[in-house]
Amino acid sequence: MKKLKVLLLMSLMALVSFSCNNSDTKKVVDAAKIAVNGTMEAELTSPPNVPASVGDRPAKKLIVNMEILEEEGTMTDGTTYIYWTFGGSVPGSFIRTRVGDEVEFTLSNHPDNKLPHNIDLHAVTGPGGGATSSFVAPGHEKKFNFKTLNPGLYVYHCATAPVGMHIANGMYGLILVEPEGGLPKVDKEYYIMQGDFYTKGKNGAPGLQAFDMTKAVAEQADYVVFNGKVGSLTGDNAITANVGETVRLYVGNGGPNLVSSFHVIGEIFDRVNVEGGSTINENVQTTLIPAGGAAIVEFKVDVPGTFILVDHSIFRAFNKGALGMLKVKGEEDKVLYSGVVQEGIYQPEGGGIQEMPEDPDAKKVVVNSNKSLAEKIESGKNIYTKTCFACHQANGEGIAGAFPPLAKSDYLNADVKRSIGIVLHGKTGEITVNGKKYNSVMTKQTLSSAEIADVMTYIYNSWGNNKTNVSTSDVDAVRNGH
Ligand code: HEC
Ligand SMILES: [Cu+2]
Repeated sequence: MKKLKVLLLMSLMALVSFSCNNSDTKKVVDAAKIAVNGTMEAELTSPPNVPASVGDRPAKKLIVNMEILEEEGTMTDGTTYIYWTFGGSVPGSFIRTRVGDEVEFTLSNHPDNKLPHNIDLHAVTGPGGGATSSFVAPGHEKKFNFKTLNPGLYVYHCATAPVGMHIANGMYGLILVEPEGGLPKVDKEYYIMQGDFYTKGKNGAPGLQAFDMTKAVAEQADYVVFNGKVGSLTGDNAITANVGETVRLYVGNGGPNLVSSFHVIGEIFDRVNVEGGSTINENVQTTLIPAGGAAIVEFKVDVPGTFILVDHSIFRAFNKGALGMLKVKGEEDKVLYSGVVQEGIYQPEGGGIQEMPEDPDAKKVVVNSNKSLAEKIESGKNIYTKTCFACHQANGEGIAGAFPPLAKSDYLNADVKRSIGIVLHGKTGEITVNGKKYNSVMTKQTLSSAEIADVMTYIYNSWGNNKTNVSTSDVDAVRNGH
């Protein structure tokens, strides 16, 4: 009992001293007193773009017009989904304000929409973050006002029941409140937001996929993606920078369920506004972004190459879609990075084609040359699952912008010798598969000729390919340069 009293007293003292020292409280009071000077309409942008910085403009009355649209979009090649959006994109339009702005927010619900919606902005000080004042039926609009008191990067989202479902369908975005005078100038700024999706069919199932409430409740995501779909930031959609430039990423996490371990492979964040607030952490490898939270990360790009953005809960990156790319152009600096810098996919072993240690027995393996086609396919499937699956995926579908498909691959079917050569020697440089460009690295595989014959035969006899039966001597011929 006595112990409890002491504890109580101690926590009381801690509380008192905390509130006395808390200088942030003062800032909030000051922000409330900032007078506005003029009116302007807010520029809204869809990801990965952000509006122009506020710079040193005074606080203003800021008009924000946001339209809710329910529309079908692409989740991944061959798979579509009905997204519910703020402004026609997932995440919704980026809103950029400064502290002291008086925002006049108009939320309109398009007449073609089926459902009522609203908006809860985490930057709002007020009941429901605006949700209660903004509940709006299809074909209607609602207006409400708020003053931005706390600088930071904030999530907004729909908060209409069932809330989880509205968020799971893409109803989230970011609102930035810059401090007085604006954030420090950088060369490139981008808007990225992670989200998890739950579909009736599993990852990659074709056609229009409905939302799956059971999977959402169980937190078993079929897709975990940046900017609403697989491949939104890969290949031609990659974000870009030049060597020597400073890059700032406004990274949010809409959830609804999963927490993001945001990481850029081959970069270290020079500065992170932790949780989107005012605390700055430096020299960070991976920053945690909670569901319904955000972070501002900044780094200078010093060497050229492709830097892969991932949720470092890594199966999400390679198997569920949470993979993006930053392409950096410019001069190499051999002192900073000596190796061959090239467009690389995440390989824990490194970027270039790797020389795997040769297995001296590999070529001596006694080959059962009498294997039937069915036996070769069975053995090939086994090899595929062990060595190719991680990149080319279970049904040879690949990953948009990163790993080309082997299913119905025109590239594969056009030239058997060339394909054998790729498995034998690895591959870098640009290739076009089924009309899409890939420019990354496939590692050299250390497989015996018989194993390569089996895995190639399996691939050629699966997923709509041309049924070539590759023999060990075909592989040996390519191995010996014929
Ligand atoms: C580490 C990831 C990775 C692994 C493992 C991998 N590949 Fe690849 N593969 C790639 C990449 C990346 C490319 C495209 C290379 C480029 O852009 O130049 C590619 C290209 C190919 C191509 C030609 C393009 C196409 O789609 O038809 C074939 C064939 C191929 N791989 C077969 C295989 C086989 C068979 C295995 C297993 C024995 C395998 N790969 C293992 C990443 C991988
Ligand atoms: Cu909604």
